[in-house]
Amino acid sequence: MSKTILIIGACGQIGTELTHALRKKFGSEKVVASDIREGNDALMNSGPFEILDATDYDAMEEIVAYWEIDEVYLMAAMLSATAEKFPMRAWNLNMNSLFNVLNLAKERKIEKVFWPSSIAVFGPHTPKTNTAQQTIMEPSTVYGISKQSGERWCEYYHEKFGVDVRSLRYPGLISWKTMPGGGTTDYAVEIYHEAITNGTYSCFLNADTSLPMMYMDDAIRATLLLMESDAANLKIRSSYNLAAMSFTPTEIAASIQKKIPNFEIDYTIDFRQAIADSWPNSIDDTNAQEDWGWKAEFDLEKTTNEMLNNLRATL
Ligand code: AKB
Repeated sequence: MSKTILIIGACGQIGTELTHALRKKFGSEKVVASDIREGNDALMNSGPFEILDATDYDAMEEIVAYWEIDEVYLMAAMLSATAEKFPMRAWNLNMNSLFNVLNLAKERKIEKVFWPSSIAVFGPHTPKTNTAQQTIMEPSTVYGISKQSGERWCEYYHEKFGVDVRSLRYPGLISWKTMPGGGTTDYAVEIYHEAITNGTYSCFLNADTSLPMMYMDDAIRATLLLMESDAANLKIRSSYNLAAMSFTPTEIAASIQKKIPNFEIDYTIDFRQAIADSWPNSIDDTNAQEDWGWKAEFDLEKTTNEMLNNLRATL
């Protein structure tokens, strides 16, 4: 019998695309989407949906039992910029949702878990360039502290209780289908929207802030690849470094100007600059390449083409 999957936080930036990808792969009826509120029409009409508060263990347990769920993808989280404004709410959501899922797996009510970590686990003392899998971390943001703690708990539940939990440290993710919400890397999505609708963009990060980024198709492919990999090959049970490209606001603006020559960028720096300054410029994902064959396909030029072509057709 084929497995049944529950996605928690299915209406967010990653959750929406992951839900469609998993439904395409395993069949709509095999993938139950859930979130604290309903998503867009395309998501709601594509298969089963449940309202679920990820911090409510009993509600989660009930949905898992009702749908006979085997695998959970926990995508609900409060991202870096919003988490700085609401530290306790971020800690509550990011940690309790993870404990709920890990405890369901510990009780053998589900078999496998995917949980997203982030480049935010690194901090101001981390070596910035080609940041290694294992290095100084010391995150200095609320979100980063929750992701770092989450990684420790994932590894602990794997070691102590044999929980099959798998995780990726996502860089900033770029997609034309769904907007991000509350992150520091959100500028790299907003800029394409504004380039098409207004021809200008006012960026909240410095011109020369280099951050690791990835096109959403690569992120979804990495997620499915990791989840399909033979458990015996997975040497890292905290979370894998994952990389595709790094660029600055100046560089993304230049790549847009190749397609929209009149596009202009200016800068109105805010509190998110300090968050970005605490993160790496680029990531070494050798472990992901060696353990489960990871290789990114989208660079900045390809990403810009996809974003502008698809947004032109939809906006
Ligand atoms: C954020 O900016 O908070 C996220 C992330 C890098 O995890 N996109």
